[in-house]
Amino acid sequence: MERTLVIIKPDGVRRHLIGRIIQRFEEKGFAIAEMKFATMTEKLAKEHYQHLSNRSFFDDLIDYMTSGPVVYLVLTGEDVIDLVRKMVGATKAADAVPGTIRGDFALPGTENIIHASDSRDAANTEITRFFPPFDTKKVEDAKK
Ligand code: YYY
Ligand code: MG
Repeated sequence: MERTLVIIKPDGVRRHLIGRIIQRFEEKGFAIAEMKFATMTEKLAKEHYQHLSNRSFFDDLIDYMTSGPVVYLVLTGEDVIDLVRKMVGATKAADAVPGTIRGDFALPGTENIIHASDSRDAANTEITRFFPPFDTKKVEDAKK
């Protein structure tokens, strides 16, 4: 089954939108395979947005993404990558159509509530980045 990574960003958490956002995905019929509440480290934020590192808003974007806890979700279902992107809506608030998550909740600016993987390759990379496979060797080494 196809999988995608969703992040409810710090503004989504601060604005108490976690429940309403997750409800939309549940109502659509997607399953939650993994879920975690944590503050993103600067290292992981920079890695996640490395493709934007030459843009003028990059430092603001990293400050924003590390400014408080986020919710990480792995969702599964048929066509989940494309369908979740459609439910999330356009990056810019002005272009985000009502009925989409950003269209209903986001104001203009970098703070746009939610992230979702935009391709199969991105989904695989992002799921491994934020839900690294359990490393039994590390656990065994820590016991020594
Ligand atoms: O995938 P998506 O989040 O819709 O957009 P990206 O082009 O990947 O940009 C990631 C992130 O960067 C976006 O959610 C807000 C911020 N950003 C911005 O502040 N200003 C832009 N012109 C483009 C992106
Ligand atoms: Mg993106």
